[in-house]
Amino acid sequence: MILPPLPDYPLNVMVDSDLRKKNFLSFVEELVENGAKIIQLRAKNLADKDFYSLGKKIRKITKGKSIFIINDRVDLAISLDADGVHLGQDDLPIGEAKKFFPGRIIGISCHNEKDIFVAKKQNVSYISIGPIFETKIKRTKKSVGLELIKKARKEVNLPIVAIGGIGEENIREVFRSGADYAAVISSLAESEEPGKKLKKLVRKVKDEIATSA
Ligand code: TZP
Ligand code: MG
Repeated sequence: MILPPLPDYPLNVMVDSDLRKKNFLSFVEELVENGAKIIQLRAKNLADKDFYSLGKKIRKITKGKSIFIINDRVDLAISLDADGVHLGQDDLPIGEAKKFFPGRIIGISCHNEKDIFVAKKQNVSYISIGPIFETKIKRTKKSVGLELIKKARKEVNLPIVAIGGIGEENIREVFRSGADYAAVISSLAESEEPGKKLKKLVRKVKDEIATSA
């Protein structure tokens, strides 16, 4: 079965309830109002019932406007009627996720060439590669650099989402290296004006695509 693709929008906007404690829902709303077509909810420290109740509210905010992706948790993606799930290397295997969550977006995190090689054979909607740059969010993982995007671009036809330490100062480089999307967390969570920041990031990508064409 061919899995649905991500929308034609360059940012995988990841919202993490640990990083924006105040007015988290208004933050998400502002991003959606400013054109975020992909919202991925990441909540590593919430009890299931709190994850579910937060997810319900974000499902409402995104409905008809943005694709809603759940990080890590296939069970919650199903119960929230999300559009997709993003799986890490230690999460439920892709084959199982497809069984329970058929016909939805499935993305997988890759951290090295072997992960990419395995993902390539599994028919996923996209692969994410990272951390590209150093990031506060995944201190335990060594950054892989732009080289891994370039290598993957030569070997894989699947859409590539670059992730890790991406912001205004380096977003053009990840697209120049062959990424189709960039995932961002802190760059938006730490911004005083996340809607404006989002638009700036998108504009940078458009500039890069226009100059490289
Ligand atoms: N996976 C690889 S890097 C990363 C994840 C979840 C964190 C990305 O966060 P930021 O703040 O955009 O560096
Ligand atoms: Mg994960």
